[in-house]
Amino acid sequence: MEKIKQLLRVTLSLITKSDAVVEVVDAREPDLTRSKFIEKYALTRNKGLLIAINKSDLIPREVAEGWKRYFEVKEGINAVYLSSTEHLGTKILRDAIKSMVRKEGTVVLVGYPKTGKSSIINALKGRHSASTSSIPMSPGYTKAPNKFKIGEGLYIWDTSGIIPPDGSELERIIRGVNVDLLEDPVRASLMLIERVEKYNKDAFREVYKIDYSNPHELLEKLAIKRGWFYKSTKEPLIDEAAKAIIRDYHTGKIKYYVPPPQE
Ligand SMILES: Nc1nc2c(ncn2[C@@H]2O[C@H](COP(=O)(O)OP(=O)(O)O)[C@@H](O)[C@H]2O)c(=O)[nH]1
Ligand SMILES: [Mg+2]
Repeated sequence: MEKIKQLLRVTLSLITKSDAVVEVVDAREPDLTRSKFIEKYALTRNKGLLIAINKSDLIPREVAEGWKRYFEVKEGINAVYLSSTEHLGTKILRDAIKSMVRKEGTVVLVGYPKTGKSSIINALKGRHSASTSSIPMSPGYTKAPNKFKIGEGLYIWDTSGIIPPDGSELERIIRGVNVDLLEDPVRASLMLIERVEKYNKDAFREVYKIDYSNPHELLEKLAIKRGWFYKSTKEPLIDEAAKAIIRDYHTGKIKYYVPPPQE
């Protein structure tokens, strides 16, 4: 609990020190991975706000366009879409940041864990010195943040503002909660599988090349395929399969999209 408050405090202080905020959301779930609290915090302090719809390689382009339009037209918030790992749209992001701060300024990237903040910082800096975290909630705030130049008069904090995952259990999974902190990974993965299959029923078949008739069977077959068994009973270790699925979700291997609200 203390750690969560600490994370949020760091994020809010980074926002206070910046001229503009880039809120990174996951293209598969833009609505569930945005934080209206953070948006409001930024806007009431007269900071520029841009939504960066990352992991767009996982969704069709017209859907990414639809979400961008939704944020801009319905909500009056500028948005861009990109894929930081495929290096698509990073120039558009840089230009959008530039036009937001006009002459000179510092921006901070904020977002839930695993939305791709470190990957975007790397892409913007053009060299790979900001490490991407494999463990959410271990942000490495051990040193004071540094500013990096990402354009003429344009600076970015080398550390991102992490929004601690909140909400329902499903929301916390989608918002990048640390898999090792889940009390019941099987239950959590079943919720995630149900959510994903609602929008793409073949999402897991495509990734794991496994056929199955229900989510529980997917966990069993994945454990068997990977050779994960309880030592004592030789039953498939479905906990391990459940964690693997959630991790694969976080690392951007599972493809589906939620359409933007009707325009
Ligand atoms: N498919 C896909 N995966 C991404 C993208 N950006 C980041 N990732 C992956 O998502 C995971 C989390 O990225 P990271 O930059 O560490 O997120 P952070 O926790 O917000 O700093 C990593 O496994 C990245 O490789 C993207 O544009 N597309
Ligand atoms: Mg990071």
